[in-house]
Amino acid sequence: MKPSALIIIDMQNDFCPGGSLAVKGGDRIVPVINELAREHAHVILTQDWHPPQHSSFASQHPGAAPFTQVQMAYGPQTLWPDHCVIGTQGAAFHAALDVPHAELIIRKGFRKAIDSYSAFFENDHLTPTGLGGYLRERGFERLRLVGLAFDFCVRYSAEDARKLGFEVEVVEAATRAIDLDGSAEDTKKSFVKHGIRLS
Ligand code: VGL
Ligand code: ZN
Repeated sequence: MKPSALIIIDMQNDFCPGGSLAVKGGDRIVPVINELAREHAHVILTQDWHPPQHSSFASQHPGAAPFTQVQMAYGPQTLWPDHCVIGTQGAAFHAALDVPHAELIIRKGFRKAIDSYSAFFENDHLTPTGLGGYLRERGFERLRLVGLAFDFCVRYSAEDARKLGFEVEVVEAATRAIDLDGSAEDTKKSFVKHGIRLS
């Protein structure tokens, strides 16, 4: 069997019901993820980790509403409610997430001027987070992705992982979508195009 790792994307309070950028049913996948994690020897967690006044927050763009888009130096950027601010309870992992054997926590989105949906590259699609190199050095070839949100951080992480040459599978029952303007359906189409398995 090829060496594989489970990557759990952004299972944080702010993305769960009661959080500032709650994904519908986000908390419901926690037991599913815990079960999957028990089946994987190698587990990696990602954590959305923004400074206060991060440029992806609508609050930093006078007159702009959350869930609208603006042009940034690196391209279009969706604006979000303030979320996952460094050190806050909202940025903490869901209390029921039970993955004591996780080997790495990779944080992203900590640069004020640029967002990072993908766990591999920031939204300029150029600046690496280091995760690709880490996984390669560890010898992993297959990656299973789960977590939040299906159509943003899971999507862009899966696509970048493919581009870096990993075999990628996303476990649908262990993700939930934000679904902005058909983004969940677009994600499924994109997965087919990129050779990402949706199981
Ligand atoms: C995410 C929007 C903003 C995600 C993170 O984890 O999918 N979405 N920041
Ligand atoms: Zn974010």
